[in-house]
Amino acid sequence: MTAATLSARVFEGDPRAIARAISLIEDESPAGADLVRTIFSRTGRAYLIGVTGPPGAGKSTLVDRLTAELRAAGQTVGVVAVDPTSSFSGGAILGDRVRMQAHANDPGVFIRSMATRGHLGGLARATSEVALVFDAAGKDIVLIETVGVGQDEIDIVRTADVSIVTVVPGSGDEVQALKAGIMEIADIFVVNKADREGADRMAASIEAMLSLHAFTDGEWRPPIIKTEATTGKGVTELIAAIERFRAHTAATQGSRRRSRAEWRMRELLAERFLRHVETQVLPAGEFDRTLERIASREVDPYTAVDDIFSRALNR
Ligand SMILES: Nc1nc2c(ncn2[C@@H]2O[C@H](COP(=O)(O)OP(=O)(O)O)[C@@H](O)[C@H]2O)c(=O)[nH]1
Ligand SMILES: [Mg+2]
Repeated sequence: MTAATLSARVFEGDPRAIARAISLIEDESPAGADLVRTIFSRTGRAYLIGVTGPPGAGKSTLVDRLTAELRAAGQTVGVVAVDPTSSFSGGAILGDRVRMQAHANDPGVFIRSMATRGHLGGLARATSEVALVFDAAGKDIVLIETVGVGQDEIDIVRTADVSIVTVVPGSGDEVQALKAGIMEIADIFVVNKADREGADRMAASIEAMLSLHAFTDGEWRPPIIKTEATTGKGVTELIAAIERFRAHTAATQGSRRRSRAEWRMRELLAERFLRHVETQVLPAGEFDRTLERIASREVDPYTAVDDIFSRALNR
């Protein structure tokens, strides 16, 4: 199928075309890149909601609740669950299969999980491109579920218009340890499993962390929402918080999308240049030999890069 045919069917919201498009993107095939080229101008309409947090925090359960609530409000939803830890255990995939059943007969929902293929950088790009596919297919909301708050996950979350960081009672140490990363990405905090002992203490420790930051006038202060994803308690409040954030950032959404574009451009350009160097500029094996020479102090990294760079430019 040509990119044009496939994209035409994606625009119609055809689930099989969506599935096919996502597979092409996952495989990092040139056909996937062609598809992105074809659909890109018709994207930018969907609102992207990122949900991150440690394994077992209840993200999938929460995403499922959010999906149900958004559907009830008449919104169409695409879900992409990225789980770098699930490639072998299959646990998350199994959970997702159960979820998919709940929405199986609803054409307004499309759920897809992706496990890591060894390099998370690629996963971040794949995630944002899957979001583009949902967007092109007319989904109003794209929910992106991802595990953890390491740098690579931060890159995934950066894809979103709003980032929700999910924690659970009793993980206060975790919050402390991840403070810097969390502050950077959280637009909304969720303390899930609020039915458990210690939810208020958890909320208070996030509050204490926030109070260290001097919020300027009109700056968004991340709210802390307590939820019980299993029963759905607090989910209405969470949606309300998302809507408040969306309204608050409506004026600045352009600059958020611009910095997202900048990040992707830099990444693609760096990757393209590096691939060019590795495949076109250096003879086979030279990259590795250069690493050896640096390791054995025969050459320093700056000189090595100067040399490669000038050879790349003089071709
Ligand atoms: N007690 C309690 N359990 C929950 C809650 N939310 C999720 N769970 C359970 O926590 C486990 C992990 O949930 P899951 O959504 O798969 O977590 P994820 O790894 O963050 O996606 C499951 O057994 C859920 O049923 C909650 O609010 N309270
Ligand atoms: Mg999950």
